[in-house]
Amino acid sequence: MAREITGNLDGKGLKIAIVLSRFNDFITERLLNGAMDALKRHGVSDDDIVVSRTPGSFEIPLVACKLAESGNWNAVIALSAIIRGETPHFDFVAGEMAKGVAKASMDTGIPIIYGAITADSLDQAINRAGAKSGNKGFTAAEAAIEMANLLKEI
Ligand code: INI
Repeated sequence: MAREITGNLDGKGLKIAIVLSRFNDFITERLLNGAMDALKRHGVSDDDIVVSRTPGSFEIPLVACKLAESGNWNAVIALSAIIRGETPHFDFVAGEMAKGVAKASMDTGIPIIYGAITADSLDQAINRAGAKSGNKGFTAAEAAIEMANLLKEI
């Protein structure tokens, strides 16, 4: 039978960096709470977590890239909220963040998890930040743990 390489959700000993935007901090601070909850539930120690804030989503890829390049972190979690109602730049900001995070992850070989909420309205964003539709920060943190462990296995 083929051997399967998978990442588990054991966070013990993992070092995790979180970068989040201050723009829409009403939402992003809730994503941070969700991410911290998931990391702690899965055994990541408080001492092994660092949090960094940027002005907006557009600035996240550079900071995520620098954190990943440092070699100090097994994974980086990028959290933000981009709300269509608030700006004609929605597609630009959302697109640049997605592209930038993907490029930084590929360039550094460190998992950088895309934990951005892209929503049409504030209501929709709230629903994905701990209300009706779960918390994107929580699931992003679980993805970070799984990916960090998967890469260790590989
Ligand atoms: N940044 C966000 O994180 N979310 C948004 O919804 C948003 N809007 O609406 O404009 C936003 N803009 C700021 C942008 O990310 C940069 O910080 C800014 O353009 C300075 O470079």
